[in-house]
Amino acid sequence: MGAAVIERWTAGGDWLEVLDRASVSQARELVRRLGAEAGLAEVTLESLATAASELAQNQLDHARAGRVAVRPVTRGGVAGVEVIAADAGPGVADPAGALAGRGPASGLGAGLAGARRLAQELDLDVRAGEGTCARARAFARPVPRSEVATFGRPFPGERLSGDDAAFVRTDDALLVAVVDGLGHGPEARAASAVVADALVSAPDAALPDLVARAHAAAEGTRGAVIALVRLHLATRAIEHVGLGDVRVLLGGPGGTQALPAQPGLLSGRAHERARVRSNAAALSPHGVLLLLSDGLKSAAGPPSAPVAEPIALAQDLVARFGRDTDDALALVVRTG
Ligand SMILES: [Mn+2]
Repeated sequence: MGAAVIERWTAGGDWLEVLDRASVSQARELVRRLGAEAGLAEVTLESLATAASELAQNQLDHARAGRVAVRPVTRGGVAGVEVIAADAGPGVADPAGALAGRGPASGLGAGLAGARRLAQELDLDVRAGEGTCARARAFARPVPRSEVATFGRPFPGERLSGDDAAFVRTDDALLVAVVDGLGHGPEARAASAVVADALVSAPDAALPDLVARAHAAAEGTRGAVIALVRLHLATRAIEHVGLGDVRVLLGGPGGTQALPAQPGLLSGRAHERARVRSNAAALSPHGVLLLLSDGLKSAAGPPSAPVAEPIALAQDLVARFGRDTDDALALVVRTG
């Protein structure tokens, strides 16, 4: 099994290889067709079609192995369309600047500001040295907004990070995982990648069952520590399991709450199979959920002001609190 993150991003479904201008038009046409089927208003549909061509054109200009998929989705029973653009390029160096329209207008990330403006929701996953994945969505009727942003970089000098993250959405919930493989480098990533895959392999399964599945998947690896969170989008109720040192913080008007983790390691070894406790919590309206690998110093936390751009927060946390002796990854979920 390859640990390359683009393989997870592009698993399943039909993918369009972005090879030339015709591919960009094709991405646009796919959005028009699926958008019409989903009942998107004309202006919404055209905006998402333009977002798709901005993302595809950006891949054509700047990325390696750019791929685009367009899929029907639902949110709370409301039909929508999702455009996914994934590449194995160097990772957008400054996604916050790209969204704000700063930095080299011609560089990788130039299409992100357009996608941000034109889509109703935007998830961004940026891994330094490994690639970028953007997911832009629009719906037939207004839905409560939720967005996921991940920013990760390896131990300085390594090519591959030992930290990994994955998420999967269903109609009413979002399941997110951050996984830290023991040590760093390719062997750490081999552990974190299989564990992350297993943790989001069954979006509706009970969290302890997913942890058991991940424990089995980790057999033969160095092992990994995890945080796994399911956020129910309508109620903002949270279920959480933490094994080892991946911190989960909830930020909101009432301050910061840290969810409790238990000691443990997912390794596939029987004596390390922990009895897993699931914690319950709730995210406040306009609150923010952070999952932070231990490559971020413990001073890292949510800002007191509301978060405008989740990826800007993730990038800022890694830049300001990332240890230069470890991989570092921050995952941010913003609702409302
Ligand atoms: Mn670490």
